[in-house]
Amino acid sequence: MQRKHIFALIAILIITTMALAACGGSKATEAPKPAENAAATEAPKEEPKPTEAPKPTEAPKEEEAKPTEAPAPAESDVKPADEIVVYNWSDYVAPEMYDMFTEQTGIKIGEDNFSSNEDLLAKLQGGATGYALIVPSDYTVAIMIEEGMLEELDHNNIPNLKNLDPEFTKLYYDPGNKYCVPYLWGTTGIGYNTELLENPPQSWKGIFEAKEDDPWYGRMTLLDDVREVFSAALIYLGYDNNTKDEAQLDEAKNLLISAKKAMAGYDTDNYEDLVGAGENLLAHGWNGDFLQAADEYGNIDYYIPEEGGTIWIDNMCIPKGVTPEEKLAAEMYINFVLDPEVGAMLGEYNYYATPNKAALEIADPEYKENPLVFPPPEIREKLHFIKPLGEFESVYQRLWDEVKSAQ
Ligand code: N2P
Repeated sequence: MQRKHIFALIAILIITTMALAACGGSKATEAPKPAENAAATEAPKEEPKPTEAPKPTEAPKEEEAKPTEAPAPAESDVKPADEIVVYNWSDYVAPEMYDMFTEQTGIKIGEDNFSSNEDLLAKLQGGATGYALIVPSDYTVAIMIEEGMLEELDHNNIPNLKNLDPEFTKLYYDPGNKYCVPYLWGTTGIGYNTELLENPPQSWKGIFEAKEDDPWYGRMTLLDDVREVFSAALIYLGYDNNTKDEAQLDEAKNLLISAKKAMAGYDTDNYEDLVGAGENLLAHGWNGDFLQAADEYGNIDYYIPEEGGTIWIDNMCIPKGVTPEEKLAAEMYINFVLDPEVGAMLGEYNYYATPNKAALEIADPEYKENPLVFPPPEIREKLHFIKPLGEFESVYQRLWDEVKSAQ
């Protein structure tokens, strides 16, 4: 009995120490190892204003550095919120992740979903609150930073930033990961039902100029996503997928309008299930969604059409307006996602590519070597990022409205 008590006591001590470390005790243990924070402290050096860079990591000077936030308690007094809500794409976490985080930290996670960057942006611009973490793609991060919609991250609370592949610390839209941390990246192409369709169209021509006797005529969908759909049409037409040339855009719009009769609809939420279930034969969509559905239905394959497709990086960011407690809890969650085991579990489950180098090192070879998750160079060179277009974004939106409302 005595021995049991001693063991129980030791176990409690170990668990308490681990829990403290997870709850920001990590700050104390990280401090003597500045090298570990290399990604966080080195990357900002590349920015044009080196004097500004150290601010986010110098916690003790924070009260002086942020006069507008004077009433906020000193960072060390802040306790994480009991619960936060993540505003995320659907099917974008491994099922056990939120529970694991709650077990480790006591913080509960709720999730709400959006279907496109434009939905996310409109919702936040419309004043939605209550989300402590959002997951916008690259070009939308650029827009949100520009519009002052994001909190700066406190890198002291995210020691696992050191696990990021250095490539992902130098991104054009957020060098030094001042505002966001890359979550997963992927591609947009075509998924199809391998049982019902032997030869899917290799060119976008088969999609945008489908003939009535093509088996997929009327049994395919396009994403309900302005920039993705215009990118696909522009890439097919041989134009820059971020063009500001209105004649080219008009041509793309007309192509999309004439293609409508061959579409079962625009869908961002269920398209992969409709293909798996055989209701549709193919769909425009995201690689990981199709590959997850392939696990479920066993009859889906994915490819990038010969003219090319898009590539994107989604990111974890904290919207302005959160409480200090929610911000700390969200930073702890970001740190959790950056854990190598968690990162590997996430990518292996949902078939999107992890930007976490330490996760990749321990990940299953089947995942790391899957060319549909990590495209080889000959495919990679055909993939294009969607870029932020500033004011011009509204032109795409107007043309998209015309496409959507055309008969
Ligand atoms: C996951 C959606 C992928 C995000 N269901 C596309 N940026």
